[in-house]
Amino acid sequence: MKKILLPILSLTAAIILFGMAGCKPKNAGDATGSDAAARVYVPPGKYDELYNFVSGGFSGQVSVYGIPSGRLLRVIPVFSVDPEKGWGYSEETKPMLNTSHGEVPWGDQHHLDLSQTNGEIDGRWLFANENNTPRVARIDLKTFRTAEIIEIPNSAGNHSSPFITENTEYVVAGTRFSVPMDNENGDVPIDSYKKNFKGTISFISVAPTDGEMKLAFQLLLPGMNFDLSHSGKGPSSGWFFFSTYNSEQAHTLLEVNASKRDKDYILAVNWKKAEEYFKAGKGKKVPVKYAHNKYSDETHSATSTMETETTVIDVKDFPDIVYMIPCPKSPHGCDVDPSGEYIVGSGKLAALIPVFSFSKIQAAITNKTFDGDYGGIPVIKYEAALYGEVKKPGLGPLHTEFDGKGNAYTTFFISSEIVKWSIKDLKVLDRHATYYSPGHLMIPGGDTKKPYGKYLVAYNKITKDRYLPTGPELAQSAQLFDISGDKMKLLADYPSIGEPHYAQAVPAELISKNSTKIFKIDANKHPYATMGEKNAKVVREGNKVHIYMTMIRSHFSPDNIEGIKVGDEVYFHLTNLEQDWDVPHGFAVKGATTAELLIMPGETQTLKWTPLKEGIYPIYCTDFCSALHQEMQGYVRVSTKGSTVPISFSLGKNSDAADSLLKK
Ligand code: K7E
Ligand code: CUA
Repeated sequence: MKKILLPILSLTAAIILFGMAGCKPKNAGDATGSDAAARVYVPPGKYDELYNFVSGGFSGQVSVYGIPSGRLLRVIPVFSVDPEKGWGYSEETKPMLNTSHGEVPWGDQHHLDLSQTNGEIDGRWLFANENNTPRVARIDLKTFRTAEIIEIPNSAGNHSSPFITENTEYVVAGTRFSVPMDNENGDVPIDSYKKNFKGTISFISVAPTDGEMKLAFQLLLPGMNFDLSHSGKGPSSGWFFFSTYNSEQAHTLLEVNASKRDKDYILAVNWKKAEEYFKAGKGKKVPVKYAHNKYSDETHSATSTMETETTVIDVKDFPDIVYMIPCPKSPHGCDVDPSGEYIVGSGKLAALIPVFSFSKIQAAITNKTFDGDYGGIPVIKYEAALYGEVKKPGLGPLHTEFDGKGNAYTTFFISSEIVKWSIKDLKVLDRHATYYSPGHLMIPGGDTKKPYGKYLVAYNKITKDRYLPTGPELAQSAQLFDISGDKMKLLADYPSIGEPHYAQAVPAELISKNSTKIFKIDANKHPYATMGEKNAKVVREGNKVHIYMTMIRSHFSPDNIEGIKVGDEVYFHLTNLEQDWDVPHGFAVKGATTAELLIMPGETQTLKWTPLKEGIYPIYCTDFCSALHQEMQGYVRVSTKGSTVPISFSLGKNSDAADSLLKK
């Protein structure tokens, strides 16, 4: 016992000592290739080669960069409110953040996966996970907006998510924390973990036409931590692989108590088999509560529905769905190579990288080359599943991606480097320092059948001394490498938003060709849309006042409103009548406790406002839309509660005094 424990403790000590600071590589300053500047220079007016979607971690957002320039193109609110876009503040978008716990305007967003067809990126949707209040989102890449969010019941810390199958049949969501199931009494002692805490992996189906998600079934598993995953492809189609840790089933001081065993497991899931059982009605229906939120580009509004049931398949009762493969020391990344034959497990505390063979795993299952079981799940003998080990690759392996040319690239958090190795002979071919302590790395299409093996981006946790200081918090960084040759070349680094974890990238054409430019005003089905200036009006319904307002360069209609009273609930329903690309109008009213709104051409959005005091309240456009943008403004008069001022509204009706001034 002592013998095993000692190296672990010293490695843990190494993490504590070097982990936060990162081992600072030598020659940090002059590490770029000589032609680096030319390789990342995108001349003014020219487009980037690729879109890069980067998770925001604790920002809850997704950011979009151009590669190779590293220019930030857009920030997409996903599990977050965003005052810049009015996301989560407009009445239409609020339901997107609804959950069974009420409105949750923040989330911890780690992983992204682009939709695939036949194992290749198809450019339709981007899926994103949320850890804290388990959710999966689908982003529509026509509009670069969050189109759908589904909450995951029976789950806590949705980390091994949202990884997709080769034809986007399913997006998976594996729980990080094991917890008592939602329909059971959760009011149990924490030290009853072994008895009461369970893990789940959820399979969410994705409709091939419109991408709509549906929680299909959940696999019930022994209590432990599920970390990361990737689906099989090619020969391993129909399988999914999950890294797990805490097979010790510890519930306290995990840094020690979950690092005791020499090996944890990679879980091999035959999802085709599970699907068969599900379709044959073998699962158990259990009551749960979870939100399912959808945004419609027709009504320009979101709806939130509370779902009440899920199907659970207990893997104990179906022994041919899952198998455990021992994997050294708390594996983190679980990555499948483009051929679908090799599965790489990255043990955070391991001094080697094991590579498993799918065909050997199949043979071991057929021949029952097992080494007992874990919670009723057969454990395949390590050697029987192993293709080989990469020896002495570095310290603290986390994640691996592939270039499609037979090479794998692994990040090493502790030794702060990327290591390139050959899948065939498991030899280290090259290593390059990163600045510092990379988490994920990304090769465009690097987790698909067809990687675009030209660039690699490392997402670094620590940037001490890399950028101008900005107070106690420093930006994290992305570092772009050229991997087209034998040796990796560092081209550029640029700060990133939030804490990037996983990322995806795709040749620009695949997405840009379908990008939405405007919403057709004739197709606007918003119940409060105003079709044309002539239809603008103000309607009182009790203490609710609905303002049907239009916007076009450069005025609101109406722009003078009277008859609003203290205590009213005022709804500004703003319709942007423009039908030109890139002509949004903004809207703000003094004292509103929400955000501004940014309304796209052809769209309607609503701002709710409850004035607390009588007076004159200016409104104005917040987006510089024309030369006379600054003239795009108006006034709202708010009267006392008992006032008899009637509702009135107008546009272009000046006072006599002002008009006579004009005539002079
Ligand atoms: Cu390694 Cu959450 Cu994918 Cu971060 S996780 S690095
Ligand atoms: Cu409309 Cu500025």
